[in-house]
Amino acid sequence: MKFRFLTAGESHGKCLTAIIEGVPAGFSISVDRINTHLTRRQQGYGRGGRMKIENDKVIINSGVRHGVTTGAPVALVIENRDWENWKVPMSVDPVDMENPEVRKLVEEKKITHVRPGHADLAGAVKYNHKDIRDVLERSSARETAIRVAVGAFAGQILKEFGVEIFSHVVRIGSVKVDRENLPEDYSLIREKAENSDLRCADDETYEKMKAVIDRAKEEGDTLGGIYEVIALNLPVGLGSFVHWDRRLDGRIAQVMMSIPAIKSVGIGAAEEVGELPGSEMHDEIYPDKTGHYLRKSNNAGGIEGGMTNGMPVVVRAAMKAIPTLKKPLSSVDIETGKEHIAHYERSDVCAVAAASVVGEAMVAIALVDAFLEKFGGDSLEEIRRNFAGR
Ligand code: EPS
Repeated sequence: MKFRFLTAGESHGKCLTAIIEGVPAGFSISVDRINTHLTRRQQGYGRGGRMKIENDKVIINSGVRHGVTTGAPVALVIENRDWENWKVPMSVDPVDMENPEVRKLVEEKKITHVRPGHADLAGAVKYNHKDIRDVLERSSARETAIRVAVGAFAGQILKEFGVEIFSHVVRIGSVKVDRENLPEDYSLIREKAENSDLRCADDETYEKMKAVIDRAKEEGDTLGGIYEVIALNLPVGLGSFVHWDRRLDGRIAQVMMSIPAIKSVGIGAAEEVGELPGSEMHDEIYPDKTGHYLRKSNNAGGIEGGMTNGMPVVVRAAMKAIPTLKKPLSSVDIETGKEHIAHYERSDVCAVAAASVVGEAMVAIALVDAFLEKFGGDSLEEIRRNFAGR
């Protein structure tokens, strides 16, 4: 059974919704743990006004009974608090445009000045929209909130088998973490990242990152960056080399690239693989005392031949700077066809820390799918038997 999901919902609509299919029966699900991840996504130095309004909490509407999955599709909802302020401009029912008050509320929210870097222009052309609001509402990164809820669900399934997933930010704008400054122990990187509002595991770099965000804010600009998602304790052999679409690295790249603003994804040494000679690139193998095969390095990022090799899976993602700028870029008005500066409502200056939580969720989704493909069954007991027999 494939673990798959769809989402629906607009940024300022009533709610975000997801339906997950392929969840086996018998897994305990903690709503609190899902909510913890939703809160983590809302954090981050440099985030904007919307996060002060929202207090994301998941509602599980089906597929779980008495805290345990039943095997039925799971339906999740996150309500948008901001909906209170958008009931008329985002009304599902037709509105009375003859009423001057209603007309004002709707027209105030109409957008025709497209933002370079956003879905605005291509979306308006593609769907024949005259009001960019009809594009922006669905293309907004607000949708990633419900993906985090789905990912937290996937994470709880994987955790039953000891898999741990975390992330940390390694670059904001021009400031990057020096690898030499990072602790060797993954649990320390994780702990430091969890205690940092930029999810940065290096204190010295953290201060510099904050300073560049402050500067960008003063200048009405925005910043992107790079983060790493790391998955520990994965069994050997998730994914396969036998077909192009079963390769795990390709599947991870696809889910990561589906996150708004992600423009580059790499595994392990990522873009550096082009520089390393074979003698430095490949992770030499040696047997430990118990006969397990270990590696001297992890440039492959835990994936060889499209399969997990038992080392931590390390995924890097680069996020471009947010396209809604307080000091707007030059653009056009699609109503008049004339030059006009881009739209600005409110936005984040930097959301790389939040995006890294979304990255964890998407990696969990790709991994649980590959895990269930290999060890899957209809119930936890059946999967446990398959896993024990590996
Ligand atoms: C977001 C909610 C949005 C933005 C942001 C992400 O809320 P609003 O548009 O009401 O401010 O803050 O989305 C973008 C920056 C974007 O470009 O789509 C969220 O919940 O993360």
